[in-house]
This record gives sequence, structure tokens and C-alpha cells, in this order.
Amino acid sequence: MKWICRQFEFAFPRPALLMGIVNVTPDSFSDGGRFFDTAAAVRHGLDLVAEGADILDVGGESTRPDAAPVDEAEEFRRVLPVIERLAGRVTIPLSVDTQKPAVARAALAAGASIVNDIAANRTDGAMWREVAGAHAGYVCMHMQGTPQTMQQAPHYDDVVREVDGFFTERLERLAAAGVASEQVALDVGIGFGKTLEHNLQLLARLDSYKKQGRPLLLGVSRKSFIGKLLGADIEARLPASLACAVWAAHAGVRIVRTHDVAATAQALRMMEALQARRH
Ligand code: YH5
Repeated sequence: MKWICRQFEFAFPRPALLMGIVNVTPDSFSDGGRFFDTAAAVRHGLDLVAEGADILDVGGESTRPDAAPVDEAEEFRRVLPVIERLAGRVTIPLSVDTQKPAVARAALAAGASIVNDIAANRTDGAMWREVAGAHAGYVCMHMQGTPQTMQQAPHYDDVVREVDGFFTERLERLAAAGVASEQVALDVGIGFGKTLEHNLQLLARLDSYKKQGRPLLLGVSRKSFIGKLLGADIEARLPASLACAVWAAHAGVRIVRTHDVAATAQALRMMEALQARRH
């Protein structure tokens, strides 16, 4: 199985890929200037590469439940300078975490190779045309509702089956839009329109998605469901985040999205050393 992201090509099986999270958020120190948040995000991205990241995921829009949407001009100002600067300084693929086709297009022009679409384009084909035209990688993530409404009353009859049906339908629509299946990674979207129980069921049954024949990406790092299950504050969720990463990679997840690249790499490399010795 291959994942093609423009000039980059990942061939599986291989050790799980680490996608390091680079959030570009307003700088609380500067008086309206944009310099410091750009510089801090770039520095953080370089640190994550030194920790062993295989991909950097750059995002300018908070997608936490209830977060206000960021307008397009603001998202451009946050994300583009960071992608431009990182593209000139790292050799690994850059991903842009955006729901907006215009932001994706500009990020691809600035050197990004992957579009991480948490909305998976529920509205129209514009995002998919950008991905098809650039031969970019595409992360197709499941979300019920929108970031503003998704946690109000998530409901599924069978969350594992419904997410599987979503993947099947989206892979068909993507193909029709000119996005080859080899460009696509799938993501169940932990925390996006899911209760604690839904998140746990998805994690418990990750092996259900192997038959889709596409690499699975998973983002659990520091998420609220860990706090709900275990009562841990956000800064104390690393141990459970690592447990989920190891569990997921053992179940076949190929790309782990994380804030904590070095710690996650250590946990995954240990699991993989043991996995390689099973017979
Ligand atoms: C994801 O799962 N998640 S942004 C709240 C937290 C901690 C972390 C309350 N983008 C994903 O990371 N893209 C995000 O603590 C993503 N998969 C993909 N593909 C949310 C996030 C977070 C939210």
C-alpha cells in the first residue's frame, strides 16, 4: 500500500509515521504584529522535526468544540508564512489543517504536500479539485456536525459502521472528483461529533477499517475524551495519549498525529520492535 503526497511517496508496511502538530495561534505577547507567532510556530516545527516527525501539520483554525470560526483572511495570515518558511527549511512533507479550499490552494502553492481536511468537504467539490490538481495527499476525516455544533448531541446507531460507510462513500466521491485512492488517508476523527463512548468504541475497533485498503491516520493527542475517562487535565494526558498511540499502531494505524513527537516515537518504536518478533 502506498500513500502519494505530491513528490513524496510513503510505502507501507513501514514504522508508523509521526505527524507533528504545529498550531499557529494569535500571539498573546505582541501588540497586533504577526512576527512572533510565525517565528514561534516555525521554531516549534523545526523542533518537532529534530524529535523525529515525518510530517508537520500546520493549522491556523482552532477546531476545539465551541471555538469561533476563523475568517479566511486571518487563516491566510496565520498559516501561509509558516508553510513558506518551513518549506524552505525542512525536507519532510508539510500538511495544512484547513477546511477552506482557498487556504489549501495557497498552502499547496507555498510548498505544502498534504491537505488535512477535518470537514472532509461536506459542501462542494472545490477542496477536492485543489487536491486533484496538485496531486496532493488528502486526509479524509469523519466529523458529525461542525466544530460549533458537533458536541451538542452526537448520535449514532453504530458509530463504527457509520464511519465505515462514510469512508466508502467518500472514497467513491473523491475518485469521481479526480483524487486517486492512493492520495487518500482515512481518519475516524476522534472527538469530532462523538461522545466518550463513541470515541472508545472507535478506538477499540480500529481494525474494522483495514478492509478499506487505505492508511489510517489517528489524532488522540491530549484530547478531551482522555480527561473525561480518567480525570486528567490537558497537560497531564501524555501517558494515556501514548497508550492510545501504541494501541492504534498495533491495530494497524499508519500515521499518528501528536503534539509529543519524541515520546510518541519512543513508544511506537518499542511496540514495533516487539511486533516484529511475533510469529
Ligand atoms: C484529528 O484527530 N484533530 S484539531 C482538543 C484538545 C487536544 C487536541 C482539549 N485536527 C485532528 O488536536 N486532524 C485536530 O484538548 C485533526 N485528525 C486530523 N486529521 C483537535 C486537537 C485537539 C483538540
